[in-house]
Amino acid sequence: MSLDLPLVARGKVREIYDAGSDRLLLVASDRISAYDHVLPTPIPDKGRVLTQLSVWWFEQLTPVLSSFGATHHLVSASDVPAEVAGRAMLVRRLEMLPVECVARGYLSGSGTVEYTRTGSIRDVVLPAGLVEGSKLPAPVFTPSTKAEIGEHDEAIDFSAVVAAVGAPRADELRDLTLALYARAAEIAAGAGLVLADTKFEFGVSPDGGLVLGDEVLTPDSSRFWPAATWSPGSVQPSYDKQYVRDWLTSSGWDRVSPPPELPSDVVEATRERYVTAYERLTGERFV
Ligand code: Q0Z
Repeated sequence: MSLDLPLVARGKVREIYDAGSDRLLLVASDRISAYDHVLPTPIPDKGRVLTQLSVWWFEQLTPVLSSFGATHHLVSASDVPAEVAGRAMLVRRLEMLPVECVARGYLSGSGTVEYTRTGSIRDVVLPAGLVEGSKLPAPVFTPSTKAEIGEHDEAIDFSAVVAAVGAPRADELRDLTLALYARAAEIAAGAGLVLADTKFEFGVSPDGGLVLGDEVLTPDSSRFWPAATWSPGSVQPSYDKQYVRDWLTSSGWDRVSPPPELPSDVVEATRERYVTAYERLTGERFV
C-alpha cells in the first residue's frame, strides 16, 4: 500500500502517517497477530471493522469524557485517502503521556500471575480464591509503561504514574480510565460480551486538556469474552482470535518459526467474529 504521506510509526498491524497541520492518520490493516507473531494471512475487513468500532466507541464515551472536561482525538473517519477508506482515522496530533492506562474488571493473563504471586493487583488486596476469569470485586487500574516494539509492556505502580505525569494528572488518568471502563463494560454486557480488560492511551492537547487517543475498545486493545460461556477457572476463549489460536495450536507450529498460512475456513470464521462483534455492539449492519 502506497499512501503518499510521511510514515510516523508502524505497529504490528497498523501505521500512523503525518497528515499535516497537527493531524495524524491512523491506518488499521487487515493483518492479525497471535502468540506475538503477525500471521501471513490477512483477515478481510478486519481493519475496517476495528476502525469503525473505535469510531463508534469514541461517540459512546463522549459523555464520560465531557464529565471529566476531557475530549477524544478523532477529527474524521470519512475525510481520509481513498486507498484507506473505512480503515483510517484522521486525528489531532497530541503530546502522548508515557503511560498505558489499563482497567481490569476480571482476572486474566498477567493479572492472574500477579494475583497468584502476591494476593494483590498493584496496591489492591484481593480476596483469596479468585481464579483465571474471576470477576474482580471492583475494577482495578493497572498502568504499564509503553514497551519498545517487540517488547511487552511493563507493569508499574501508581507512584510511578505520579512520577511520570504528576499527582493531579495521575489521579485524573486513574479516575477517567475506571469511568470509561465502567461505561464500556455496561455497553458490552448489553451486547452479550464481557469486557475483561482494556487499555487506553491519553495525550494532552496544546491547551493542556486531557484527550483520549489511539484506538479504543477494539479486540486488539481489549479482552472481550462471550458472556454466554464465561466460566471462571480456566483461560476464557477470546471472542475474536480463538479459531486462530486453536488452529495454530493444532497445526504443530512451534511459536518460534515464521507462522503458517491460515486455512480459508479459519479466516472466514474469524472475519465473521469481528463483524458479529461490530453488529452486536453497535446494533448496525456492517457494510
Ligand atoms: C499513537 C501507535 C499506530 C504504532 C503515537 N493522536 C496522537 N498523537 C500523537 N501520537 C499518537 C496519537 Cl494517537 C500515537 N501511537 C500508538 C499507533 C501504530 C503506534 F497506529 N503512537
